[in-house]
Amino acid sequence: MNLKSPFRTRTTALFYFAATASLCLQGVLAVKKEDFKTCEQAAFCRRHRAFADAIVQASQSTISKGSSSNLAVPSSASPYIITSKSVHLEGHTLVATILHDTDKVPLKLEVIFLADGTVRIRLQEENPLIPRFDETQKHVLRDEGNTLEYASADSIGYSSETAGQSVVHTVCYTKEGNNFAVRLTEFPWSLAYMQDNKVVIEINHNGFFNFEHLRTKPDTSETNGVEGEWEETFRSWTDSKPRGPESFGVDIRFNGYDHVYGIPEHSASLSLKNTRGDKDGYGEPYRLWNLDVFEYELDSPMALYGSIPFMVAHNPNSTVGVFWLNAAETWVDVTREKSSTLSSLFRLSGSSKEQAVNTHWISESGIMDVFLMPGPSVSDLYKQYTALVESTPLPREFALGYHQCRWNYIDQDDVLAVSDKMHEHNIPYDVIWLDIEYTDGKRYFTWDSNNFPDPVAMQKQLSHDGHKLVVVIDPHIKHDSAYYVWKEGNEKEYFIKNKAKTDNYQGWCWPGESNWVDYLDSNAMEWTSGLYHLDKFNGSTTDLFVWNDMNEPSIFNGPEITIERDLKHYGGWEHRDLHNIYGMLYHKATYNGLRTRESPNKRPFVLSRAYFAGSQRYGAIWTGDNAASWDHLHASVRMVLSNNIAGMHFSGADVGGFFGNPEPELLTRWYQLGIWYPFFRAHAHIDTKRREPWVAGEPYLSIMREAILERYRMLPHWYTLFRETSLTGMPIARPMWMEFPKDTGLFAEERAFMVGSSIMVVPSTDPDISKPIDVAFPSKENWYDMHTYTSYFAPTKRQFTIDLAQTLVFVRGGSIIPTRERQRRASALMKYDPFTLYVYVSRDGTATGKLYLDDGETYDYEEGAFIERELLFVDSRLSSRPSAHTVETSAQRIFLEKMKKVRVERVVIVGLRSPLTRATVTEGDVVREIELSCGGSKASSECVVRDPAVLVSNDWEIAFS
Ligand code: NBV
Repeated sequence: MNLKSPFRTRTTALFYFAATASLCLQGVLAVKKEDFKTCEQAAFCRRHRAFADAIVQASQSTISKGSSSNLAVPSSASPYIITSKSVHLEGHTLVATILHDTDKVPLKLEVIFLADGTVRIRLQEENPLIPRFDETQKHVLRDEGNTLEYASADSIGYSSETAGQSVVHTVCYTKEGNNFAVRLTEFPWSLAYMQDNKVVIEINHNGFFNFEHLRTKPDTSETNGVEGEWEETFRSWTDSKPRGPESFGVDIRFNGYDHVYGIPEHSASLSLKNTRGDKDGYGEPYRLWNLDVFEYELDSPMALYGSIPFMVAHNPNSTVGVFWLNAAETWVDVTREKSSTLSSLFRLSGSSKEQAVNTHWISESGIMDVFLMPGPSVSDLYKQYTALVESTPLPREFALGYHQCRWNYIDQDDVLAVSDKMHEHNIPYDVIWLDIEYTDGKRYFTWDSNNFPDPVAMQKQLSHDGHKLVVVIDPHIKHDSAYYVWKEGNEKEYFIKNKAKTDNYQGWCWPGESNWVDYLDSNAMEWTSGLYHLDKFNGSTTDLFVWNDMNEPSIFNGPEITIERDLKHYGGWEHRDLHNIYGMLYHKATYNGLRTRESPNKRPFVLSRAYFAGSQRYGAIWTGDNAASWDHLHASVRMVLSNNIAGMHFSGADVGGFFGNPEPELLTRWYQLGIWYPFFRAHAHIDTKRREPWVAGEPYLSIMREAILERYRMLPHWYTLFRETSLTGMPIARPMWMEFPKDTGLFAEERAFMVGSSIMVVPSTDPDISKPIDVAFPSKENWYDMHTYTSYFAPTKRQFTIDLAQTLVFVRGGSIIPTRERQRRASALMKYDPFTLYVYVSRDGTATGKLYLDDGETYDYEEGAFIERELLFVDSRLSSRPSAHTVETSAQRIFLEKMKKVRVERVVIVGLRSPLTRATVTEGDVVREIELSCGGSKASSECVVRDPAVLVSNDWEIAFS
């Protein structure tokens, strides 16, 4: 691979260049690890790890001295206890006071019971010296957290009893046949979350709970507290920490589990490895702190662009989740207890002998606010998580098509030429993208008038061919008094302030000296949204959409290439409190701007690099600056899966790899995988060679085209999957275990994955084409090769050696997949195309599926303007019925009128034991005999109904015999 400088040498990039590019210049692709903190270099993380170690040590010595011989009695060196008599139930909340044995600062613990079985635990100082940041919930939770559904007081039973040295308080309640209980132990304090009398999650089981209360600064330098509490230095940066230490940490134990997932974004293993005391694990905790990590390393717990503190634990019997609602820097240690070992040497409760995953969560500031979700099924869990943070709303349909991007398409002729080439080579695409060079000197909302003299004409041409344009808008605002955006933002005082709050904070990014908007201020947020309105953003049209990059935020001359923690936001908050939601607030401002720029509103499309829980409401994300290597191709699967596990469904990786020049085989394989990412975009660095699908010539062009065409054929299925997800919160790209939750052999699988519940993709991620690929077909179902219809009876394992034109994609027996097979330039042109239905028959001769369609762009579907069909194949009859969501409304009637000619033009039935001879259609009162042809191999046969000519919006049935 030939890697050169990542930048054209230019002054605007100098700082970043100096900070990040030296290794790259030598042609080595490697992160500069020393630019980023380790836990040891983050004082609060160091303190909490040391605290945990001290607890372990003290507990072990207590045990070895024999003072805790009664293993059933909790014993711990933890200095925190629940004060006796403080515990009481207030409606749906159990309240208690926690005290440290020496500092005696009271902490208020609230255990809040939600109607669906989720338990929320809020813990903060009863009387903090100054308020702690508690606004994260307002920005993250559905309806700002105001409409959470609480358990009704009369469904809750409360009791307390003395057990050994401690009083134990138990709250029980039942929901839909599930029995939940929370057991709160006073000494040492711990909280066990139980389902059907079994502890599933435990808080402070290991006694790592440690809460640094706010305090006044000691006045002499000698007593200036512990190092790093009141000031901290990293490289040349000093964090002034005016509030002193205010971090907290606690252990959360998943009892009876061996696998945990989620907490993106990392390039780590899908099933999260241990982070302490395991030579095969990582030596560092998983870090959540949104960062622009240049040339990120694979298989690492280092922080990346996004942070979602949602962790899922899974075993063959249940799936549970923990959501740690905090936007400050957070580290998570993961260790495992095996059932064979004496599980908890230092803290032994009745439940501790099972295998368990211990996690240790440490946050720098804010309050402890954590949700425990009981599952127990995967779909229950996502219902519970979605009740908190919502799901991905139905995207604009075009956004599911193919996105053609590079840094940069040079001018408008270049854009139109690339578009024409796509047409010439019969490659469908929906969107062409412009990176930062289209602007006038990186002043976003402006155009470089030499290269883009008439952006509206360019967009009109693209629109005419069914395409859209996406332009990048970054959050740095060039400090230039002649630039209207800067001028307005400055006059209105919307920029983040320096730490003394005396002036705007100023940093360095692409345009040179820049300012950043303070989105904590709702007026600033609204103003930013307004910048996207058509009368404000010159040269924009309603077919222009937006890409928000660098919104961690990335700052070339900032600590760890981001912003200083002690800067001031609206309300006097420090940046450290909200860093991880900053990118999401920016994303939201853009989303609101696009949504409201036309009336009636249309669904926006916004891609963001930084994200948090809740970002899924505002658009898609991608995995940032990956590289053109086979390892990155492979890692992209687990990264996209991890995002999906954490509710960030609409995600993908740069197809082809951002840095470097992929060899044609790698690029081809990347397209073949990329069509199965929920978000499918090719992108490349400015210093790479052009690599649009035709550049490599044949046979690559034909193979890449075929892959893209497959994506387009499958668009009805993708759109239906997104519709389902919008209602259920279920991931779209799913790890295998999610569909086969009892198959322990799949719990660590990170190559094969499912798209929805029907399609298994096994990507080719090895340069050695002759190397066989192992495929495990799970369950007792039959699977069909999507391209050849060859069937495999599961459970079975096979090896495949495939050539470059082949891919391994299998459909699970029992699925019906809707497609559209007419080849078009873009999805917009497929609007009235007929459908082909593929019926993959299960072992018992049945199949089910769904088809959802609407206008793909407005919100009329919320008024019922959609078609949603339940497709069923049973007793050799294929039928189409309206889904339960279908309601007759005037909006629906208008939509149906528009779709009245859209029909099913073909039905393919795969996997029949014996060929059929007759097909009869019933649609309303009309019964017709239709043409049917069957063929296939000995093992199974497929039958094709050429033209049933049934309408997609009608009820109909095809009976086969
Ligand atoms: O805007 C330029 C790039 C962009 O192409 C890429 O996708 C982003 O992740 N951007 C980062 C800034 C500079 C990267 C070296």
